[in-house]
Amino acid sequence: MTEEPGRTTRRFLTPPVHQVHQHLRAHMESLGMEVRFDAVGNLRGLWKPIDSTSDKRLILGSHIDTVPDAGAFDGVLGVVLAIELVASAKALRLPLALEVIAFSEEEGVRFGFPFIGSRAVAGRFDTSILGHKDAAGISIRQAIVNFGLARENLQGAVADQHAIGFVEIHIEQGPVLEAEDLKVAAVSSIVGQTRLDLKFIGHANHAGTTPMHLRHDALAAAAEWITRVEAHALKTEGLVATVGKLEAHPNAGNVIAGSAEFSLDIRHVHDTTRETAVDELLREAGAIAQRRDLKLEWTKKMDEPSVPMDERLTAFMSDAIEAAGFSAKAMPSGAGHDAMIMAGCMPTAMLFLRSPSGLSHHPDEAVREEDVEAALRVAEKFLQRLAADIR
Ligand code: HGY
Ligand code: MN
Ligand code: MN
Repeated sequence: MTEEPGRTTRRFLTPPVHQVHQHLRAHMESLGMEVRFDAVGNLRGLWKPIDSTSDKRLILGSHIDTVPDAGAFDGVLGVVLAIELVASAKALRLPLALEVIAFSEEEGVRFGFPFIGSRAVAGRFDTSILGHKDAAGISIRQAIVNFGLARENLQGAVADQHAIGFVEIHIEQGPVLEAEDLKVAAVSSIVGQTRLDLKFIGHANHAGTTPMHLRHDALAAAAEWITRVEAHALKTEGLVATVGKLEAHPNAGNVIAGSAEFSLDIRHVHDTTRETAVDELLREAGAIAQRRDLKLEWTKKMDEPSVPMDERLTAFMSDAIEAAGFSAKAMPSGAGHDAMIMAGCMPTAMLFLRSPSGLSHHPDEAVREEDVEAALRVAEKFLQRLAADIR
C-alpha cells in the first residue's frame, strides 16, 4: 500500500491510505469495534466491554503515514498491535474500554507539518495551516475533501473526555536495545525537536560566463551553511542536526542556482541547548546571506519541547516488562512520536521494541517476531495492571 511502486511511501491522505484503512477497519469490525473517521482522517475504533459500567477508556495507537522509501513497521506496527490488544482485552475480559487510533499524519512529509492527526485529537490543530499546499499545489483543506472526509468540525476529533491515558507501542528506530540485547523498553521521555524550512535567494546566471566574484550563488551558500550545521552538532554533546531536503532552482547543471530551499531538523534532550543551537545556526545563515549578498527566508514548521512520559503509567509499563520476564529498562526517544503531542492532553506512556541494526526510515527496517510477541505480552500485562488500578 504505497504511492510509489517498488518502495513504501504513504503520505498524509494519499490514495494508498484508503487501502490501509480497509485492512484495519475490517480487523477492527471483526472484533466488534465501532469504527469512524474524524475530520483529519484519523481512523478510530472503539471497543467497549459489554458489561462495563464506566465511561473510562484508554487510547492506544500510532501513525500509518510514512517517510518516502520507508520501512514496513514505523507507526503502523503500533496500530496493528493496538488492535491485537483489543482481542487480548476481550479474552481477558478487562473492564476497560479501548479506543485505537491510526493517526493520519505524523511524519509531516506531504505538507511539512508533522502530527496533524494527533494534534487534532489533542485539540491543538492549528486551522491556519489548512491553506498550505503540497508540491502538487493541493491544500490541506482540499486534501481532506479529496480523501472523501466530511467537512465536519475539528471538535469531533478531540479525544473523549473520559480518556484516562494514551499508550503507543513503537519500534525504537535506534541502536540501543540491539546493543544491550533487549527486546523491549519503556520510554522515559521524547526529545524536543525543531524543524525549519529555509531559502537562500540569489541570482541565477550563466555557469560559463559569470566570473566567480560576481556570483550570487544560492546553492553554494546552502552548501556552506550545511557544513556549519554538521560542525555545530559535532561539537555539541547530544545534539543531532540534519539537513535532509535540498532543492536548487532552476536545478540545471549549467545555471548558477538563483535560489536554494532546504530543511533543518534539530533535536536535543535539553530544550535550551536545542533553542540556542537554532538561534546560532540562523545567525550563521544570516551572516552567509549578507556576505554573499543574498536574501534569507525561513519558516518554523515545528517546535516541540522535550516531553517526559507519565510517571505512573510508565511505572506500570516497567512492572509489566518485569512481569513478562524481561529486564525493565527505560530510555529517552530520539525519534518524535504522536505520544509527544498526546502527552499534552492526557497521561501518556510508550513501549519500544528492538530495531535490528538500529535501522529505520529505511526499506531494510525490521523487527524480530519474538520481540513483537514480547511487546504484546508486556502490553497485555500493562492493561491488566491498569485495569486493576481503576477498578
Ligand atoms: O522524525 C521522527 O522523529 C519521526 O519518525 N517522525
Ligand atoms: Mn518515522
Ligand atoms: Mn513513527
